[in-house]
Amino acid sequence: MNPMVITAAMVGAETTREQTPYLPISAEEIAEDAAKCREAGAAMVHLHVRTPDGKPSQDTELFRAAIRAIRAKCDILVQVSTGGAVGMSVDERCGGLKLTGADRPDMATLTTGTVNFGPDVFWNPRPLVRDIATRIKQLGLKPEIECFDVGMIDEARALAKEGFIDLPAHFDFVLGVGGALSADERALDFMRSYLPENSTWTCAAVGRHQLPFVELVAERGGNSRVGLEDNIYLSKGVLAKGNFELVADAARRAKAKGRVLATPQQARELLRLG
Ligand code: KMH
Ligand code: ZN
Repeated sequence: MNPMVITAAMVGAETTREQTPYLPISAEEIAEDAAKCREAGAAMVHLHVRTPDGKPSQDTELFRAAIRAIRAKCDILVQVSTGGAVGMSVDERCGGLKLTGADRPDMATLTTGTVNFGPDVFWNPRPLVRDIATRIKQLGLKPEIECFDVGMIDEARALAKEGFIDLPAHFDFVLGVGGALSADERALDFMRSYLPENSTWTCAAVGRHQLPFVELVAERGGNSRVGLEDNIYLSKGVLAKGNFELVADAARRAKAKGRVLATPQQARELLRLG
């Protein structure tokens, strides 16, 4: 099996400091935790940013500061979110895609459909998806296709036919969001069986499913996403003291299943980032 790429979804848009004091917010906090995640076995971070008071943001300059701080400390790959928080405009969501040159991210997310998101709606109508896909392509990046439900894989096929993305691609199955596809082993197996040929995949299971799913994913040869965006607990009632603790636990579980962990360079090759 290929080395496993562990991605740390470090910040997100929904987790709050009230829920966990260990959520990194400033560029320095994010970079410090990212370097520890790299040491613990992560090859990539999935990045959202926050204003100093903790509000979700997709501001270009906040992304720039976080990316610079991360890269000053370690070689971990940086994938910027284009999902942002529910209710943001497309221009707001694409703040991280304005970074060029040395500040350019390594990858960006692309959610390919609208989905219920707890009590809210994560709004991704087809023209908006094509707009974001075009911006990702213009920056010379590969998308991570975020699939919260099965039809989002079909939409990736449609996007490829229309020339917005290339196949094979890299997919992320986000399982367990309220109102969307569950973190269920059968869902995982269907999603991976349904991918376009030669595609690669990561699974991000939400909440209490996050860490146990690393083992299912490891057995199936996939890649794992863990982190405070999706889960704040290391075990029942025990807060993770940073993203690095979740990465360390994921690394331990993956290794126990016989997987080795990808370095950022290996991840770049495995995910065909160029
Ligand atoms: N915060 C969610 C509404 C992404 O990062 O691309 C969307 C999200 C997906 O987190
Ligand atoms: Zn995200």
